[in-house]
Amino acid sequence: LNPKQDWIEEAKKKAALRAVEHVKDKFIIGLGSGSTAAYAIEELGRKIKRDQLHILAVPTSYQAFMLAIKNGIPITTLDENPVLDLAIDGADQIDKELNLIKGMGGALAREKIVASASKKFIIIADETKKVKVLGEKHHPVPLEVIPFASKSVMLKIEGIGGTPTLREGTGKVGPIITDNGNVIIDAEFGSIQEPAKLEDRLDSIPGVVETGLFIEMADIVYLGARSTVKKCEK
Ligand code: A5P
Repeated sequence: LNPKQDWIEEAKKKAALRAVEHVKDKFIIGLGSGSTAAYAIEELGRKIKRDQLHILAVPTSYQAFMLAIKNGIPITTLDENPVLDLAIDGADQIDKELNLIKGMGGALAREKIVASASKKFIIIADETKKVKVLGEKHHPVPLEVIPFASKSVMLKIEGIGGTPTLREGTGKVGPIITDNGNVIIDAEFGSIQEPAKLEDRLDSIPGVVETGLFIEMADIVYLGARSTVKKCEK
């Protein structure tokens, strides 16, 4: 790790610790995906052991599932527990209204379902994820799309002024396939002035399963900085 990555990893860990402080005995918890959520899963495992908590967790991806097992966190499903007490997840961009872009790890559909099933949704990130306007710095909006529809969805994205790219895998040739058997299209729109409107338009395209725009979903955001963690609330 170079010194820059070093402080970012520490900031992510500190934010994760703050989120896990919200966990209480008998909670049903949604486990997010990505490198920051992974720190929260590890801390949750430690907390369960230390405080002898009875917790059940719904993972949002195969990654979160494997990490939960590794860290001794009992798993449940949304079928058994369709209402969660808390979900903790990372984000790729966060604006001042706490709207988010998520999905660079390809897990956005389950992440959004779990967040919407949860009474409280806490986001953890390092402060480099904070932006003035979602979509700035050419950041795309990831979309989970049914493979059959990928070409027609891409055309429709171009029709509303976006630039779509089918996400390719690393460690595998061809497109990446999500945990739900779908593809990811990264759609770039430049700075997004009206994210709620864009979310509605994208959601109405047949074949789009979910979008990475999370509008008015986060209740709390913990932003890790070099020495502190900033708490932002709705
Ligand atoms: C997974 O699909 C994403 O939504 C992640 O939550 C997001 O990409 C943040 O990941 P990192 O914590 O690894 O930056």
